[in-house]
Amino acid sequence: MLDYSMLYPKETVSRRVVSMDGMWKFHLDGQEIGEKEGWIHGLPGTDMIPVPASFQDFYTDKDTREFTGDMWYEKDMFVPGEWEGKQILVRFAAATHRATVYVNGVEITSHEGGFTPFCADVTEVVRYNAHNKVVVKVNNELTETNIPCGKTITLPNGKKMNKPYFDFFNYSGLQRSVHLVALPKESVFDLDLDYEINGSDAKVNYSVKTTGDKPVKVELFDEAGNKVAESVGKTGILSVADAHLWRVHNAYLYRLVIRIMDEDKIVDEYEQEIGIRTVEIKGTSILLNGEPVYLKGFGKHEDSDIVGRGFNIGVMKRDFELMKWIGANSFRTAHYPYSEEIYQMADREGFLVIDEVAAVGMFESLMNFMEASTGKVTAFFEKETTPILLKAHKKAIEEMIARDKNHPCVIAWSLLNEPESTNEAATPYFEEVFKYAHELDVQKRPRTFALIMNSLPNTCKCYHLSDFISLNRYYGWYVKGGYEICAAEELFRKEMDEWKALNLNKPFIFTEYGADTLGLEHKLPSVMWSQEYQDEYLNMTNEVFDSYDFIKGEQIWNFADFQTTEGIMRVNGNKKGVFTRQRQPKDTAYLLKKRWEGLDLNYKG
Ligand code: CKX
Repeated sequence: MLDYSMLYPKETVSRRVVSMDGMWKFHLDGQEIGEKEGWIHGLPGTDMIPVPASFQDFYTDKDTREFTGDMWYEKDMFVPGEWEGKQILVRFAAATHRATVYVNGVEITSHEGGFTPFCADVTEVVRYNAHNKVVVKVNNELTETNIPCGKTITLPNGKKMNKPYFDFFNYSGLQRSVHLVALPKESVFDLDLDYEINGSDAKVNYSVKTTGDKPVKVELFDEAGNKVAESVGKTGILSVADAHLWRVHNAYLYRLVIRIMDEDKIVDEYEQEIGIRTVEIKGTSILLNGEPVYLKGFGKHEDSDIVGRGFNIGVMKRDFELMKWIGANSFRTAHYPYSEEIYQMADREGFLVIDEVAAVGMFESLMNFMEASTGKVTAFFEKETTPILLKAHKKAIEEMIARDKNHPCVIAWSLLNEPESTNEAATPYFEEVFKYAHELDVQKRPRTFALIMNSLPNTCKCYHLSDFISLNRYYGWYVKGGYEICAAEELFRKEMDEWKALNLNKPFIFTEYGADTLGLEHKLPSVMWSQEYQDEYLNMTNEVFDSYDFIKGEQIWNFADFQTTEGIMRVNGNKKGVFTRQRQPKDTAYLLKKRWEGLDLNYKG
C-alpha cells in the first residue's frame, strides 16, 4: 500500500484545497551546494519561475535549457488557524524525475518517478495562521535504474548532460500543479470500482479504504442530481436500474459520494465521477459494454511551446477539440501517465485511453529509431542493475493504477514501450510486471506493451503476455521509405501474414506508425518529409490495416510535432505530427478525417 492517497484533491464539506500554482523562486544547483549552503531554509537570488511548467524553454541560454542535475524551488504557503487538528498535506501532482521536500527547514519526504503524484505530510511542522516555507529539490538525471531510462554523462567542461534512450526531450521540473490540502484526521484513502451490466441494469461493486474504523456510507447520483442508489459499508454493491452506460463520445457520468460517518456527523466526504462500463477482450475483439470497438486516434505527448511538458489547460482543450474534429476516439498516453485533468476530460468527452507507464528506453540506444530494425542486441534486462529497475518500474505501475483506475476512459494499461523483448532474459521481467498490473487492477483491464520494429513474430519473447498486441511499425519511413514504398508494403504484409499464421486469436492495434513531415514542405511528386509523402505513406498503411480482420485499431504517431533531443535525425524535434506543435493541421489531417469519419465504431466487428 502507498504511503499517501492518490485521490485527486477536491473540496467537500470536510476537505480544503488551496492551489499553490503560480510563480515560485527557482535556482539551479549545478555544483550541488544547496544543502551545504542552507537552501532548505530559502533560496539565494531572485529568479522566479511558473509552476506548473518545464523549466527549460523559458531561458535564453543553452546551459540552462540543457541543465542536468538538481534544481530548487521555493514558495511560501499560508496555513489558516482553523485547520488545526487536520492532516495537512502538500500534494505534488508530479516532480520530474525525483524530488525531496522541505518545509520550514525540515526534510519531509522524497519521491522517485516523475509522472505520478505524491504528498508531503506537513502536519507536524506547519505553523498555523502564519506563512510557512516550502522548498523542493528536484533532480532530472536519467539512469538505467529508473524509468524513463537513459544515462547522465559529464562533458569536458564539467557540465552534466542527459542522454535519453528515448525520443522526447527530457523536460523536467514541477510540471504539474501543487496543492495545499487539509483533510480530517480520519479520511477516505482509496476507492476501487468494478461494474456488471445485466440487460438495462447495472451493478457497481465498490470498495472504500479509509484511514480509520468509522462506518462508511455511499450514494450514487445521476447527471440530473437524482439519487439512484445507496449503500452502507466499506464494500458493497450499488444496483442501478436502467443504467446510462458510459459510451464512446457519449459519456454518462454518475457522481459517487462517499461519507465517513460518526452517527449523524460527516467526518469526511469525497466525491468521484464514475462511468458505468465494462471492458473486455474476446477473441480478436475489444469489447466496450459487450460491443466491439475499433480504436482510431493517436499516440500523444504532453508537449507544447514555452511550457514544454508543463500541464497547460488551454492546450488540453485544443487537443480534445482537434481529436473530435478529426474523428478520433482514443489515444495512448505515450510515454508516461499524463496530467490527471486530461483523464477527467477524456471521461467527460468519451475517449478511450491506453494508459502507459513511463517504461520507455528499455533498449540501450541514443537513436532507437535508427537501430530498431537492425537487430541490435543490448541485453537490457540482463544487467546487474535490472532488479533495481524492476522495483522502480513496479512502483510506477502501482502509482499509475492507483491514480487512474477509476477513470472510465482508461480501458487498458501499457506496461512498456519498445523494450528489448527479443532476449530470453526479458521474459521473467515482463512476467513480473504483467502479473503485478493484473493483481492491482480490480477491473482486470487488458494489458499490453508496444513492440518495437525488431520484435517480430519469430523474435519477440514476450508478446504472449499481452492481452492485445500493440505494434509500433514504420514500414515506408524507417524501413524502405520514399520511392521504395512498394518494397515497404511487401515487407509490412509479410510481417502481418506471419502474425496471422500464428493464429493468436487476440486483437492487434497499431500504437505507432507515421512519417516525419515538415509543416510547410510541399513537393510534387512527393519526397520524404513533404506533406505529399505523408499522405502517400498513410494511404499505403491504411490499405494494409484494412486487409487484416484482426487489426482492431490505429493510433498514429504522433498527434502533434514534439520536442526531442537535438541531433542529425531530428529537425528541431520529431515532425511526425498530424498537427504542428502549434496545433494546426498538416494536409494529412484532412485525409485522416475522411477515413476516420467513415469508419464505424464497430468496424470489423
Ligand atoms: N517509437 C523505431 C517511439 C517514439 C518515437 C518514434 C519515432 C519511435 C520509433 C522507433 O517515442 O518518437 O522515431 O518517431
